[in-house]
Amino acid sequence: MKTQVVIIGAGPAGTLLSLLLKRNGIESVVIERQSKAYVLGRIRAGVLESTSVEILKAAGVGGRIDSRGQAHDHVEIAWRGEDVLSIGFGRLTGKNMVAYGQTLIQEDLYEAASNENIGIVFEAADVEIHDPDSGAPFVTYKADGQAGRVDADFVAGCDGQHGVSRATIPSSVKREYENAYPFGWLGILSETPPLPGLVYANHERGFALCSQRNPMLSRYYVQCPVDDSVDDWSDDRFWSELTTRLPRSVADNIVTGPSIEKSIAPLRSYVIEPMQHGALFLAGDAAHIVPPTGAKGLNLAISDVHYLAKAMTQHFAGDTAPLENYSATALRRVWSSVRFSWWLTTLLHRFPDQSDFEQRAREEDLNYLTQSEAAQTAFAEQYVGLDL
Ligand code: FAS
Ligand code: PHB
Repeated sequence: MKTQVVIIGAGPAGTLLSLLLKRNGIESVVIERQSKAYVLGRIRAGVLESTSVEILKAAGVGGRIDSRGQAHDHVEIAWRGEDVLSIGFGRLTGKNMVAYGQTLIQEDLYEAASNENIGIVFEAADVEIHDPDSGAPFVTYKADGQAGRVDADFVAGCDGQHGVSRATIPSSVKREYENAYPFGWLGILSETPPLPGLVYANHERGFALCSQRNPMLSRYYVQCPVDDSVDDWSDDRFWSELTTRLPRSVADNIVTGPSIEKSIAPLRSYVIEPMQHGALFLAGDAAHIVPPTGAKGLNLAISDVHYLAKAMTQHFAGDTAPLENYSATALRRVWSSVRFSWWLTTLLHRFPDQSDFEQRAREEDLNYLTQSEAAQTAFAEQYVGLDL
């Protein structure tokens, strides 16, 4: 096949990129390692920044967000077992966040891609990028027992944290920044009415988070040892641990029930610079990973794709500068969210080797957030995400 952009990965980044390019008359082919059902079955992000909603609507996939998304104008942070601090980011920034699960976003993206006749090759194996720094890059793969090849002007690496694109950038060119956290998040879904808002907790037993997917689908997380497995966690143990880590005034309102999904995600911060090399451009988790604490992973994937689609459109219209500067443009917003996610993770979690001094200083951070509108405004601006 010959196209303008070959996209590796049909998660949110790759599928959204193909749609935004199509909206601007640019053809692409998407190559995905997993089956469509597998991608749709992954339970991941849940909260969108207002800029992400705008970008999804510009791609023509925002229809259900208005009807099924749950707007939030504040978050609550609980600590010391009884203090609850509320930060009204809506009042402080004029922007809300919207709870709308990544699964629904992926469904919307696939439906729009199908309506636009965008070619997505699912269950592709042995995907390889060839000659990324030549004028004629191409990608090879195997699907349905056949060898495939796509020649293109550009390759978009949207293949997540375990993809092949990142490795294509020569080690002499790339700089990698990484921070691993000594704990994971155990997350469950339960078909129970969620709390009305988003509640984060820093407790001596560890972090907890109360979120939602819809009025009858709750999403909860507790910090757990990085080497735990879901088999170590019965539903009873999860609910007991979650409610112990929350103030009574919050825990008493939690409706428990059987989990319909339970998984453990490791936490990691990672950024590769530059996010481009020759004709290869990285977007989303292929270029950066954040701990989910700040609800930034999916939102960063969406803003990367916004910048990349715009720059590619300008390139094909004759203005090559934006595409040459894509990495620098995207990294400004990436590093802002990466730092905020690292800071909020450090503030709210218990580190196995932390000192009493560090915990006491973190509690002072929370006290300062309680007392200072300036501190709350700084938190709010970063939580809702910088302007594009
Ligand atoms: P994705 O990983 O979603 O998609 C990449 C796609 O590329 C996948 O479909 C993969 O199958 C495919 N692929 C990989 N290698 C390939 C190859 N060699 N050839 C072809 N295709 C290949 N973010 C939040 O904001 N909040 C959360 O609560 C949250 N929870 C998460 C939980 C987990 C377990 C994980 C892994 C991530 C979570 N995230 C969360 C982050 C997540 O939402 C990502 O930011 C988001 O999926 C990024 O989208 P993509 O960049 O498209 O990457
Ligand atoms: C989620 O609903 O999955 C979620 C919400 C807020 C976060 C992280 C994850 O900060």
